[in-house]
Amino acid sequence: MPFTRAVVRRPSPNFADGLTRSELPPPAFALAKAQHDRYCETLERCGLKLLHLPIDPRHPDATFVEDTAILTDRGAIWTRPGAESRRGEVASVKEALLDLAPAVGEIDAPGTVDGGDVCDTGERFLIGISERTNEEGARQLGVILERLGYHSVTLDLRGLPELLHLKSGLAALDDGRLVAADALADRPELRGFEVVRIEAAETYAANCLGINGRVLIARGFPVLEAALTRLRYDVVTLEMSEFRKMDGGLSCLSLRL
Ligand code: CIR
Repeated sequence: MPFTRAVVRRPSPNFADGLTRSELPPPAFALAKAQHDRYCETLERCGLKLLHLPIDPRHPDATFVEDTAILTDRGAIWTRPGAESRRGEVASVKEALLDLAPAVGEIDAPGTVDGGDVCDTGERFLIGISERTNEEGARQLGVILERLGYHSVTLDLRGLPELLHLKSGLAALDDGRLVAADALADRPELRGFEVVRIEAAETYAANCLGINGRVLIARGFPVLEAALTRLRYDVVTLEMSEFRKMDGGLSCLSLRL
């Protein structure tokens, strides 16, 4: 099913106060804002109608809306983000989505789930257990998904500190093909999928986005760009430098439905 809408939230001026493990210099707000604008324009060119949530300076990471919900064809599941400083982001997303997606589940304490750890391959949901998504959260999510009629599988990422979230190293394209970081490509949980493997030097580019026939990738990763072009994908590159400094990527900046 094509995506028709996306929920986004522009970065707030204190965006650089958010969480990050990156050793890159702090992001420049004006540049982040401009990159976010290009991102939104690109989603619109892919045919999506955007819903802009109000800027939220109380939560500097709130531009990474993906972590607050899991949107399925059958409704929305509200997360309980692993980082305490991010838990307050969920309420405003919930409220904004009231009319767009029926609420079909919610993660409760002591469970934690970040949306960035959940990859919908079309055929099943892959759930990463990470620094942010704990075993209890993954278990609750699996039960909710099963109740809705979906299959899910967990992947333990705790031995891979370079990946903040599952989707820091994995993306599912429209046709079910996966793009996976070298560290994940041979995992047994991915058996049966066609996988485009990303070399270690381009790991950041694994967080790409397949939308309505196009593939959006971060700019500056020529090996992945060439591989996807060879496979005849319509590739669009976007500058993501300022979001990368805050451990964010293309998928984190929107919730798509
Ligand atoms: C955080 O550490 O929570 C944010 N600075 C970045 C979140 C990125 N979200 C994502 O990958 N889904």
